[in-house]
Amino acid sequence: FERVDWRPPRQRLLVVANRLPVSAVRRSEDSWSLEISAGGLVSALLGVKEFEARWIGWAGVNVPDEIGQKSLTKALAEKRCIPVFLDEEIVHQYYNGYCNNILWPLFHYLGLPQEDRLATTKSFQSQFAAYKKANQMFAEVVNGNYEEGDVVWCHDYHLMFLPECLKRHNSSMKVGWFLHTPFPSSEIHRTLPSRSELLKAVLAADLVGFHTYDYARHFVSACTRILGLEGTPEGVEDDQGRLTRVAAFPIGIDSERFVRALEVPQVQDHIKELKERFAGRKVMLGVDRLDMIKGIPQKILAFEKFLEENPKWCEKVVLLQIAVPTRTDVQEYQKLTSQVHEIVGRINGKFGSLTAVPIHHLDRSLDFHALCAVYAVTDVALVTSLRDGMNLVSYEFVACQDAKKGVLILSEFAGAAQSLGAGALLVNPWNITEVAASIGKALNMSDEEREKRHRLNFAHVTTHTAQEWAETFVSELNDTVVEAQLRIKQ
Ligand code: ADQ
Repeated sequence: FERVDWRPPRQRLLVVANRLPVSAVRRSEDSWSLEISAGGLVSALLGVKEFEARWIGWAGVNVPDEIGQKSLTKALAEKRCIPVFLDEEIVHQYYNGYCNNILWPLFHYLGLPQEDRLATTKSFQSQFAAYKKANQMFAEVVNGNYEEGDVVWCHDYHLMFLPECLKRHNSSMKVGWFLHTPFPSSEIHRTLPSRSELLKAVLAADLVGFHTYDYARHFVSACTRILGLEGTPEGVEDDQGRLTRVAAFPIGIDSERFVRALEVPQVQDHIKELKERFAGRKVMLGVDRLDMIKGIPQKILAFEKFLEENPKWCEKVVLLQIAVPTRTDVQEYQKLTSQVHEIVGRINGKFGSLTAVPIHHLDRSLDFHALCAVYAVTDVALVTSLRDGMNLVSYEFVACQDAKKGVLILSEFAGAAQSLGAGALLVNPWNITEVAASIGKALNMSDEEREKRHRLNFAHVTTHTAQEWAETFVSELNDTVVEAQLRIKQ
């Protein structure tokens, strides 16, 4: 007999997220250049071998004309991406407005914006209407590309209405929804004018996932307190006895990609250069998107306090703060940038010398190889988010530290504190005195203790990977749907 290498066809996975993993730039009327923008979600799903993934999302550009839409759809198809076209007004109201001005701060415990709370109910309502409309537009693209048996995985706070839109159209579709931010305490969620509608829309999914058990618990208690539904150990049950499964699925990173990168000659050269550049100094590192939730001003103020209390360290330590600007058209983010620049300038003026300054602040993103080199030469990483769904920077740092065994100072308000808490020094980022003391502890830590702490974290980061996260979520979604069908038959 001839051996036939037959494998069953892989299940199709439709990943729906606000942004596609590619950025499109228009070169002419019908030609586009596409660049992969590798974020956490992209690298998580690139590693997933079991499913045949397709992406559905907004390409980040306004394409009002038919020629442009057709040519972009064709170009994206080669990357297994399917675009949702949103016009400028929708983007303004849905993305800048409802997503980034209302849900993002609320879910990170920063409350609702003052102006909406006071008077502009009209603007709140129009933003919410645009949010629902945008979610419906995503749903139409999913419906148009769905094939029986596909798994549909909706991502994040931008698409809380999507499960309901999809199930209304086709109740047998397998729909999962995952939140990348924290889900706040029900007392916070209660303040949102559209609190019930959003919860009900998410509950239409078969499986709802969060990074931590706490976020899942907050969601279930919001459903019980606000909607009066019953919370069970499996999830939330509605009046008809239909169960929405709710569980924690902590994300990870593609740790091997980071470990391998450290062997690349270009990265090794860069490591050597950085070591020479900072010889005689301990390197402390912050890598964040420049966002209120990341606690950048608090981190720098804690560093200032440390220098004030430990003047002998002034010439022996440097803080590299690499902050990628995001949402630059939003006033609050512009204010944050100026505030950070002002604090950095003041501290460098106070503690710097003619030849060196204690803080190197960069307002930009680093490419992957440069980022790995910086992680590898760091002695102490400072992740001081005021709130953070998980925080992948802490994982990436640990993955690059097997030679140096540096210390991670980690906010107890980042989801990562639940997984890396045993090896990291946990801090309350609001307590500047405590963070300053932890900096001292980290810089003076014995080799033995650093090694012990690093081992714990490295073992976690290399075993709880992005691939494992995605596969666990999707197989749990498949099982949830099968169990629900069995329940109905009984
Ligand atoms: P983010 O808020 O973007 O993600 P994070 O998890 O830290 O936060 O991921 C940021 C990513 O951007 C990392 O891969 C990091 O390497 C990269 N990055 C950040 N600053 C950079 C810089 N200056 N240069 C180069 N790269 C930089 C959201 C949630 C998180 C959650 C993730 C994934 O807010 O809490 O962990 O989604 O679910």
